[in-house]
Amino acid sequence: MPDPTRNPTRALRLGIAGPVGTGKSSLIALLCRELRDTHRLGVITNDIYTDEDARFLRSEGVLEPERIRAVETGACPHTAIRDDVTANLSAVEDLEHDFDPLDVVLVESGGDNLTATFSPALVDAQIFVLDVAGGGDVARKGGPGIGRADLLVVNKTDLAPHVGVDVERMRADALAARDGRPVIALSRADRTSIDALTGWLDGVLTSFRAGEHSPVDPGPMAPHSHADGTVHTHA
Ligand SMILES: Nc1nc2c(ncn2[C@@H]2O[C@H](COP(=O)(O)OP(=O)(O)OP(=O)(O)O)[C@@H](O)[C@H]2O)c(=O)[nH]1
Ligand SMILES: [Mg+2]
Repeated sequence: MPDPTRNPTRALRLGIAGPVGTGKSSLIALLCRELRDTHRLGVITNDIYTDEDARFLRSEGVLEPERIRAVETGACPHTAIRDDVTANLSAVEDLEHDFDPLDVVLVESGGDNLTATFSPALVDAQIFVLDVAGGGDVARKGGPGIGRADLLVVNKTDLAPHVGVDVERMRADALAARDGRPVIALSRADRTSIDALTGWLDGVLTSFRAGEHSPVDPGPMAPHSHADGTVHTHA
């Protein structure tokens, strides 16, 4: 039964989170290349001090440059995607307004630790990205993104032989940590895995438009302290 309180006419907002360097910007570049002829897309990137990821995506020519906007968080990335999403939300809304109608807005989190997740107030669905170079054990270690993001991507599988990681083992660990929620072992060099990713996104988009998709909060990040002594509890 469609949920009348949701507005399926706006774009699906999809968050991409995960540790530094796991391939979030590359995954966004891949999605843009795959979908830009069939979907109307926009991208928001988050960096602490720079707009480097937005500049990377613009230089790759994956979308018109104006469709890629940067939010400089000025603080830990998770603050801007979870605690106070104002800057990101207004960037998403500006993009949706300027390019109305859009089908999907991709929001890249700045690289953070294993416990960073998006607030469901900012995104409708979220992907958590790990890579094989981070080690085969990471998927087993759990955390809200690994356990409960809408999709877990185990990225750069082409590197697995070089770093001694058994991708099937890592995938099985991830599936076990996620109670069967989806996991895709991805490489930009592996067509089958790319098709699985775009197929997953189209499935989410279809259920979003039908009013049948509800954003899930993977849960707060773990309490941690900062160099200045402040403690974030993220309740
Ligand atoms: N071998 C291989 N390398 C990849 C793949 N995807 C991304 N990379 C490389 O991984 C490195 C990091 O990729 P990015 O996309 O910048 O990672 P990121 O998560 O956006 O990084 P931050 O935003 O700095 O946290 C780059 O050198 C990419 O070229 C892949 O499928 N295979
Ligand atoms: Mg990036």
